[in-house]
Amino acid sequence: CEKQDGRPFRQRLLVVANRLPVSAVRRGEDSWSLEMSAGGLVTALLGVKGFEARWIGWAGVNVPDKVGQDALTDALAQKKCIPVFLDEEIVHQYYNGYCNNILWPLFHYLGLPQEDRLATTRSFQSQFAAYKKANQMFADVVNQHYEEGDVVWCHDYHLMFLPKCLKEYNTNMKVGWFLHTPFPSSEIHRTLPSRSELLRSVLAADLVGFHTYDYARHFVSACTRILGLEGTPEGVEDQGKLTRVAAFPIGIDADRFIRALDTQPVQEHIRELKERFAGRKVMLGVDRLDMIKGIPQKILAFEKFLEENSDWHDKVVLLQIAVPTRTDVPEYQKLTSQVHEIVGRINGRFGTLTAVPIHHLDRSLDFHKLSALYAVTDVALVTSLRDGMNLVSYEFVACQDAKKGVLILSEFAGAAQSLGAGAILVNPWNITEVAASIAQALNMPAEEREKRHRHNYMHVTTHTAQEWAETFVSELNDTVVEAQLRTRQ
Ligand code: ADQ
Repeated sequence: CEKQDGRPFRQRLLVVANRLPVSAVRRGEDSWSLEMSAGGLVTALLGVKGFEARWIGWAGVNVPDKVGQDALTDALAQKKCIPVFLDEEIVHQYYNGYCNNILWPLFHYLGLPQEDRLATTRSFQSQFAAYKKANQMFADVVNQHYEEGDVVWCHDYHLMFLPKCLKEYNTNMKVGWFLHTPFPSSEIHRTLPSRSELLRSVLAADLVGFHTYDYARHFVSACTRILGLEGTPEGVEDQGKLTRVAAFPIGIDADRFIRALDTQPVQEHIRELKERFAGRKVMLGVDRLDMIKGIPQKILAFEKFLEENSDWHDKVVLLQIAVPTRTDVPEYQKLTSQVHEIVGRINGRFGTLTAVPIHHLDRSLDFHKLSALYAVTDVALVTSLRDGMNLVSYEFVACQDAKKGVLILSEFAGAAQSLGAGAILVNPWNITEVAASIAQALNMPAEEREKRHRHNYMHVTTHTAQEWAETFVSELNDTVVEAQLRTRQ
């Protein structure tokens, strides 16, 4: 369809996520410098055809003064971003507290924190109150910018209360919600003191999406068992109102990685890495330093492999790149020390004067270096204890068309559902099994590697981030139209 001036009509897509895809640094009272971060979600949404995307979210900085807020709002407008301003106390209670201390561990089967086990504890209640308040602030900003016909797509566990707030403003708003983490078994979800309120808020959306069919099924079970509602093949029904629930497995922008491999800087890094690790097989782990990624388990499995395979001692190296996250949280600090201690012990045990078996970097790598590392890797190790999808496994596969390396992948990552036929699937808690898979991967005949790689490469290059976003948004439009037709009948 066309606008009156003849230009094609582009539906507006309001993407609401906790963080805007920019980092903002204040340069003066009324000046800001912004850098767009090229995460998967940004690339996915930039590529969605036929839509004009606007981002709504927190810019990650505390801006208490009006002058600073106005200046940041203007600067962000150039990047099609709209800020939600959250003060320090709200960020502490909502983001550090309820989101990262309660929902994140619970959704990854790590349970609730000890001191918050009782629903009546003050900290739990105040954190949940802050969570609802923050979600209401997001809703206020969405509502201010909403125009009839817009599609509103809410993202992740930070914003489970948002669909309800939005529908209270306007029942006709098209609202979708997508969860990037696993949704746990209903037996886990039911331990959450605010379990019912959160489920009901999410159900206010028209379409609810998850990475895998299993997560969608867990969500529907939670609604039937905890709320007593009816689960149907389409979703969840409450007094005649259907909320559609479905799986939308995310992908990556595979072409971006494939194209990068031919560029001069990446070729240069590849050459350096090949020289540096000549004569040794390269194993790679790339993770945020988070408990859910199973980094200690991975390194212990590598130690077991070295114990059992002395002929490999100076022929293999494990590069573990771990970006620190949530560094102010004591559990994450403890995890960092634990990983450093294990790495030190193993390097002391198996290192020589000239080489160590593990290189562990506590930092993020830029896109070119990361692509080069993926390309020179013989075996990638993804040992998440739970992971919504895990995009690192996809990125590795995209960069491996020349080498055809092996992916060892946790069966508890969503990616196991899509890359399971090509990867060696493991239970990351079973260190003996992971050690044996390392031996299997390093010794795998070329023909088998080729066959496994072909399967995964086909998947990664066809199920892209762009396709994921387009499918979700068009399904959301269809869901709303179908609901309108049903009410008219
Ligand atoms: P994450 O938990 O962040 O995402 P993942 O899907 O693996 O996990 O994505 C991580 C991204 O960060 C990748 O694009 C990767 O390249 C990058 N990254 C990680 N470590 C890095 C490093 N050291 N240097 C540079 N880049 C690094 C959440 C969920 C996942 C889900 C995604 C998308 O937890 O399960 O797959 O969202 O929905």
